Amino acid sequence: MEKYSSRQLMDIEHRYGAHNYHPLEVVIAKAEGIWVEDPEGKRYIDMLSAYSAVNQGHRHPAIIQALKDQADILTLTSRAFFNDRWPLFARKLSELTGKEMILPMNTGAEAVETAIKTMRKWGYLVKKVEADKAEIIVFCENFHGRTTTIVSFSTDPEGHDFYGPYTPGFTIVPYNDLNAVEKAISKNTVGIMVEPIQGEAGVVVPDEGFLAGLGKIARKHNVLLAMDEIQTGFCRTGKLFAYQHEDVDPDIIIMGKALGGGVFPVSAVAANQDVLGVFKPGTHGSTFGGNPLGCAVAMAAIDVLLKENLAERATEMGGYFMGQLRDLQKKSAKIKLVRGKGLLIGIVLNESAGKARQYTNALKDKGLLCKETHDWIIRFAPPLVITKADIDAAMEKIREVLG
Ligand code: IF1
Repeated sequence: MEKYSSRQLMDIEHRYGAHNYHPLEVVIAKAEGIWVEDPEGKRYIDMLSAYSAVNQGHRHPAIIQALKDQADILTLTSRAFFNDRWPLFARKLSELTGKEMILPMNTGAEAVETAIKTMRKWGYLVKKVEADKAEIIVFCENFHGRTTTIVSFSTDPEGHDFYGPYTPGFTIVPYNDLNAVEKAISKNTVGIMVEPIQGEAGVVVPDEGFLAGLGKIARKHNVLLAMDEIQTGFCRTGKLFAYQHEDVDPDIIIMGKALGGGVFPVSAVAANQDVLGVFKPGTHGSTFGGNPLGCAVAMAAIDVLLKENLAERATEMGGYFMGQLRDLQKKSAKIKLVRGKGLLIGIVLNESAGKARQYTNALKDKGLLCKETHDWIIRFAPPLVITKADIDAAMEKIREVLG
C-alpha cells in the first residue's frame, strides 16, 4: 500500500469527503490499548475513545481474536434464517440487563428509533392511545442520533435545522426538572426518553434523584421509561449502566457504542416481553442486526468488561483523574468546573479562557487527544483500561495547557 503523510491524507479527505465534520488535525493510522499513532509515528493517548465506543481499549486482544475466529467461520446470514451466534448473544445480553428480550440493530440511532417505535406501538396496542396521537417526552439539549425523526426533537440548531418537515409526537422539557416532566404528561404520553448523563450537552450530570423520579412518574402515569445508555453504558460511569447509580428500573434500555467492542457498530434494545413483545414478524428489523460476526464481537466485548472489572476501574481511575483535575482547577484561572462520573469527565472553561478548541489543539500537539463540546467544554473519556501512571502522564500535559 502506498504511504501517505498526515498532511496528504487530510488534503485528500478535504477534497473527496463531505465536510460534515471538523476534526482535530491528527490522522490516526494505528492503535493499541489507550494509544493511537499517526502515519509519522507520533503517539498520542486517546482520551476520547471514539465517544465511549472503545471502552475496552483499542484492539483488545480477546475481542480481535473473537472477530478473527468468527470471520473464519460465518459472517452474515440476514434474519431470513437463524444463525448460531445471535441466540447466544441475545441470552447473554438478556442476563446482563435483566430484561427478558433483546432486539439487535447496528448503530445507536437505529436502536433509538427502535425504542421510539416500541413506545409508540406499546402505546397503541397496550395503553390504547388514540391512533397517531402518541407523545414521547424528551429533554432539552438531548443527543440521541441523527435520523430525520431523532433530529426532529433536537434542540441543537446545527443538528436540527433544514431537515424538515419534522416528525411530530415529541414534547421537549428541561433536563433535570421533574415538575416539567409531570406537567408535560397527558393521556397520550407513551414514553419518556432520557440520557442518564447528557454527553453532547457537555457531560451534564443530573441531580441525584432525577432518574429515580422519572421512574416514579413513569409508573404513576403508565408510560414507558427508555434509558439511552449508548454513551454512558458498559461501565463508562463506574456502573454497568449509568442508571444503576440510582434506584430506578427503566422499561427500555438502549445500548450501542462499546457493545461493538471498538470494532464496528452493534446496538440493541432490551425490555421485557410485555413491551418488546409488541413486535411481530415483519414489523421491524434490519439486514445486519444480529449478524454472527457482530454477535461474536459483542459477546467478547461484554466478557472483557466483566472479566477485567472495568466498572470498578472506571470508578477508581475516574475518581483519581477527577481529583487531579479539581486540584488543577483550584490553581487555574481557565477552569470553572470539573464534572462527570467515572471516566466520563467534562471540564467547563471560564469565559476568559476563550474557546475550548485552542486547548484541545494544544493537548493534541503534546500527544493527548480529547474533544471539545460546545465552545467552552472539554470532554475526557479515556478507554477504561487506563492506568494511574497513564493518568499521571496525561495530567502533566493537561497542567501545561490548562494550568
Ligand atoms: C457523531 C456527539 C457523543 C449518543 C447517544 C445515541 C447516539 C449517540 C447518547 C447515536 C451518539 C455520537 C455521535 C457522533 C459523536 C457522538 C457524540 F457528540 F455527537 F454527541 F458521543 F457525544 N445516543 N453519539 O451519544 O449513536 O447512531 O452515532 O451510533 O459524530 O454524530 P450513533
